[in-house]
Amino acid sequence: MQKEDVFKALGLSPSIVNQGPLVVRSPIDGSELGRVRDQSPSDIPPMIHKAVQSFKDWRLVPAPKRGDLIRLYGKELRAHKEDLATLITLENGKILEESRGEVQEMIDMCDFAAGLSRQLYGLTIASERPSHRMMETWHPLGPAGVISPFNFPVAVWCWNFALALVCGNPVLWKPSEKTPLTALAAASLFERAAARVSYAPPSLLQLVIGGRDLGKILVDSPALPLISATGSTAMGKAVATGVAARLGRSLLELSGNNGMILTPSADLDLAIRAIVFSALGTTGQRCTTLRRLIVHASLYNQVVEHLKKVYANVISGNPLDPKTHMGPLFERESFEAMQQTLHQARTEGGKNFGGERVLQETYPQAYYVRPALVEMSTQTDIVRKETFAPLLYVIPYQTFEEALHLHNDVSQGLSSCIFTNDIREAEVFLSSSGSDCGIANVNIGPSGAEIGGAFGGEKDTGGGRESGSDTWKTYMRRATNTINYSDSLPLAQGIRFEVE
Ligand code: UN1
Repeated sequence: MQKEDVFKALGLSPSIVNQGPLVVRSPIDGSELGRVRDQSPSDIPPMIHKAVQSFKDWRLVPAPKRGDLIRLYGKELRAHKEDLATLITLENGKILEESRGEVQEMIDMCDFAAGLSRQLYGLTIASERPSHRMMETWHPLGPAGVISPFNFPVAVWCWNFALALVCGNPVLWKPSEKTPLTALAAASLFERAAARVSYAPPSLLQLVIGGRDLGKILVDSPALPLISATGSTAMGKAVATGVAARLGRSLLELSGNNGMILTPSADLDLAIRAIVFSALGTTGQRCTTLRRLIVHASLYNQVVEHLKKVYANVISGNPLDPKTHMGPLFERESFEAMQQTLHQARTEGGKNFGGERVLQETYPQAYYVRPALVEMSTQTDIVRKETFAPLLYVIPYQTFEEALHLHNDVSQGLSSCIFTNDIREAEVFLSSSGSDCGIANVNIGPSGAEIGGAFGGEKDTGGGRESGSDTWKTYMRRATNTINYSDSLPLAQGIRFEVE
């Protein structure tokens, strides 16, 4: 498929993709994909004002009708799954199969949110007073700011957008300034859906394209009660403190340093498949990527040898080619960070296999690598750092307690897993004294979560939860209502208070 055909199918006219100062390059070969307009700081306050106006109308639309708009958005995504997936691959560099998965994640999220729009339930609560009734009502919160990363340029936004919208909140979306085309396409498909209903006010979705300075304006605006941000821990800390200073609500999904404990009773075939997908899928650039493999000493040599064999068969190359397993790293900085990390790991006693640059002659402006394995005898400082690259540390353990300790002894807490057929180990891993992460799995890898569960993690991962389960509550304001249908006025706690 030609890039021009994809642009056209997704509503990206030449006036959108060829007319700005922001140059967008493809990680596949470094070629220019487009030039888009970015906003200046003075553009943002009027956009926030529009979102506030939009909110005034949208919060009055019954939630199931809001859900119907999201259902229609899902329909547009279904119709354009291949186009949008192709654009993700062109702009982000992940293999087409994974880009399709990303669009499917959006579609699933739309289905979920549409169903949820009829289930924004509150509780009824027994009142201590006679002839009184208590209940909780969930109201729309207000316009939400969503700051999303390059690595999942549309799915992570869609988790937020689909929920925010059915909950009654317009969204100001600041995508990564490095993946604006995919964002423009996702927004243009939404405009098509919105044009099919009569009740969608303007400015339900507005795109803020540009750098951190624009994100900061969203973070500091009291008109945006919620800021959801996905990215590095450093970015998350800046967002959290900015939002906290105005007592706003932030939802953070930050770094991960995800581990797998591989135990003697594990089904090794399953484990190897899970390791390979989760360590080098998306070229190691998922928050949920497997970065630490903690292996029982009795299996260690066998597992390392097996992995080396499989790693040697991994095809790094053009992500549009269906045979490719691993596309390029996103940009030069990603490559440099990977090389520096490998160097540091060797200084700290690591032994590495792979990790070198390949295809340099075919693609001098792009950064293709071999996936790397790094054997470490202990968990050193570098292992505690998240490097966004296909780089897997392998660390041996002797006792299960030691494995758990190593597993939790990092500052991040996003995703985790254990491979075991021992029910005690599995249950301990999932228990309060087991994995300290927001996601803990048994006999599957740490990446590739379904949208139905709450997604996010603890510690340096930021504590937020996105997508499924009851995370919709983050996008709403809870009101506690007490209704007196008696002809007296009893006070709570039995207080008597009479003024003659
Ligand atoms: C991310 O990398 O920020 O669980 C999101 C997964 C995907 C989402 C990853 N569903 O790997």
